[in-house]
Amino acid sequence: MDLTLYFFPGACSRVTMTALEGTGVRYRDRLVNIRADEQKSADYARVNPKGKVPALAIDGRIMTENVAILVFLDRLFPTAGLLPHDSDPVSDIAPLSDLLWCSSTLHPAMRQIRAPDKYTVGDPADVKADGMRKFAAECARIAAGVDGRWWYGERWSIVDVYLFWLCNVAQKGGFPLADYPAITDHAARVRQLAPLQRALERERAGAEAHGLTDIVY
Ligand SMILES: N[C@@H](CCC(=O)N[C@@H](CS)C(=O)NCC(=O)O)C(=O)O
Repeated sequence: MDLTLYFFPGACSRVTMTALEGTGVRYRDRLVNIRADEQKSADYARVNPKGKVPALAIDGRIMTENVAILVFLDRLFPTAGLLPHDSDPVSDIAPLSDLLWCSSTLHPAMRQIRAPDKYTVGDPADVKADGMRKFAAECARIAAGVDGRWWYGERWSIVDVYLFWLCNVAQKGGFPLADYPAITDHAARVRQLAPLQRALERERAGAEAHGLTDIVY
């Protein structure tokens, strides 16, 4: 199977790249320079008309949306343990609920913090304050779920990496993550995961090749 991941260093494609690294599969990567608006180019529109990363090309067919790609990789590589499974159908769907919470609730709140100007033509300060409130409202749940444990208990899953990425970017946007020691402790553990470290190395190599020297990891 021929796989190519379209990504940008530090973007939510980091979660997908970590999942790919977790499976051990060979794949190509292609940096889409969001700083230069390459995601809006006609060339990239032929790859992903939504103008976003990540996108995964699978034998020339394109799959978009983090959650879809993560579930696809989990199904394709069931022994990689990206997500937990259960013989009870209700429990088995719980990780999908968590991934959708990450992409549809946490990601937009975090983006209001990190890039409030993208949400308004007026004063971004109110948008940012609203994002701060929304993200803080979710942090008690995140902190309780990762306090001295992985999100699903004894083994890490891709949900841990998604939560790490969301909290890390919120912090870069000024969110006071240090108020949640359980989350910062979890972040330190996630940073040690070999698949994430490999993804960061790959991001760094791509950034360097494109002369992007100020990416914060
Ligand atoms: N719902 C999409 C969101 C993807 C997304 O927002 N990607 C951002 C990077 S984190 C992006 O490509 N932004 C470029 C832009 O909005 O122009 C997913 O979860 O895959």
